[in-house]
Amino acid sequence: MLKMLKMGSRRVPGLGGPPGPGGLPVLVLISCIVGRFSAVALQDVTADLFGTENYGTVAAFGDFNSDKQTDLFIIRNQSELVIFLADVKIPYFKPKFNISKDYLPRDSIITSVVPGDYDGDSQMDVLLTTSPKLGEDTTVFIFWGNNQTLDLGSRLELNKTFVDQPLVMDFNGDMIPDVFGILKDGSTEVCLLKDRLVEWHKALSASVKMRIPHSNAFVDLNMDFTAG
Ligand SMILES: [Ca+2]
Ligand SMILES: [Ca+2]
Ligand SMILES: [Ca+2]
Repeated sequence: MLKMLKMGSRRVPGLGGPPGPGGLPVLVLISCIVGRFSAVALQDVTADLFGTENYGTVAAFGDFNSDKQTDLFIIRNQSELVIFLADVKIPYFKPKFNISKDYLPRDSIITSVVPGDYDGDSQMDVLLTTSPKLGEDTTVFIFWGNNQTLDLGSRLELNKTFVDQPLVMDFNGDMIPDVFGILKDGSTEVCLLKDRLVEWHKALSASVKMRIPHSNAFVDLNMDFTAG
């Protein structure tokens, strides 16, 4: 069950009123003034946001339809992805697109979602990772965005699997996200995406044993504006 809360502030009766006859100690006076503005409360806005569709796990955020409103990517039953588009009317997020389990390997679970433009056509695509229910291999799929919807018929499946969650980063600085991870033999490779085709390269020259779960990150160490 989804639950969304927001912080709200309200004035608390009895706080922040004028000091009584004879004045108040400074500390009490400050407390009264601060108290007037700092009283906050969590408000449950789940129904306003999702209506009756309030179940699943929020996996990612992104403006899928390029309307400058952030949309939500929600995993349901570990096997289905639903994209909720932001709307100006209640409920403010409405389910519009989904990748059902029929489009994914049988008996697999979705382990991660990374929205991004993986072919550089300015339309948001969706990268999913899946694992077998009883296994550890991580398979990567990319579903291509097409005219503000998803082209479910032409997904890309990377032809190598990872032993852990991959890291999405722009390895070669061409503004297209790439996929970095550890293969079964322990090697680290990066999958470059060019024109929706995959190109594998050794990522690290030195042999290193990566931790699982990973603690990968990227930083531009030599100031060439490229992650390394
Ligand atoms: Ca949007
Ligand atoms: Ca795209
Ligand atoms: Ca790239």
